[in-house]
Amino acid sequence: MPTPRPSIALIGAPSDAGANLPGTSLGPDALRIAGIAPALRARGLHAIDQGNLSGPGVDHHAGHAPQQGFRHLAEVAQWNAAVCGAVAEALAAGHLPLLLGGDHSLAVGSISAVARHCRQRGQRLKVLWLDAHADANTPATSPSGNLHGMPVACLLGHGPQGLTHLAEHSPALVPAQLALLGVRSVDAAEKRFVNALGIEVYDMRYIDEVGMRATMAQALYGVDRHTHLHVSFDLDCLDPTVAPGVGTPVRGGPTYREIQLCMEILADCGALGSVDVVELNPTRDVRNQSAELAVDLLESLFGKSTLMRAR
Ligand code: 4U7
Ligand code: MN
Ligand code: MN
Ligand code: MN
Repeated sequence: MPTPRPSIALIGAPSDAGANLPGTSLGPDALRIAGIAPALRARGLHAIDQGNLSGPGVDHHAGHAPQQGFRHLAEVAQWNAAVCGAVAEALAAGHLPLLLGGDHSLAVGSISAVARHCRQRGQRLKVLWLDAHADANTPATSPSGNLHGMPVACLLGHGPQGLTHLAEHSPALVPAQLALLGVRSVDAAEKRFVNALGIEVYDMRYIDEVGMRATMAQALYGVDRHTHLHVSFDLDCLDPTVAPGVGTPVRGGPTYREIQLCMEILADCGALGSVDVVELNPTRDVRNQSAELAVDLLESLFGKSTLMRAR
């Protein structure tokens, strides 16, 4: 029996407070212009665009030096409180939250809400982090102070109080609930931290050697239809030749077809419960192609198949 398909709540969070550059604040509208809501509706899904959350802007041109290791911490914390609240509300209403970022620091708020929801219902949670980076810096290891490089550490309980305790319980996640995929740029001290915590990492070398299909089988080991799967999709996971519209591009990422296969396999597992699409920076894009690509990949994530199967 097919499981009922939930309605999808699109939550825009136009922030660049955690990023290295201005511009991810334009991400939600670029995704709307690329047709995200109609694309989901064409899949037979009920998509409700809740519009944008509001929060403080930052002046990237002011060249703020990090304070206690962070840039724009107060602003990032305020955005995350708003995201956490909106995602919690969407989950409580039975919707599948789709966060339109915004920089990747916002995943702290979204995943904190998801983790609380799962904890309250005794549901198993797995978070798949698709990213060129490990995002596991702490103020002690971060070379930049930019909070979009720290959400994984915050979710595991290492970070400022304003980001580690968004949904009361801290840490929001334990390392076994998390897998990173597509990684190819990790800072030296960050690497030691990731290894010390025992985080599951499928880096580009792993994907190159075993292929995307076997990688996904490993990453989804133990995930069944009763699991809540959260996909945190940083667009810089993709190779910059296919997705140039990001602030921190790193060469050597998955091709279009590799990431599409990843999305198709995620759709097939039937456990998708919440999604972040983050780090889209339209000021770095070419004719909105990265936003259009993101929409295309979300269609696959929500079940559009390229295979010759009746669906
Ligand atoms: B993203 C970086 F130093 N590691 O911490 C840092 F290379 O959310 C980049 O994955 C972080 O895009 C990238 O500033 C954060 C840097
Ligand atoms: Mn990221
Ligand atoms: Mn990244
Ligand atoms: Mn980035």
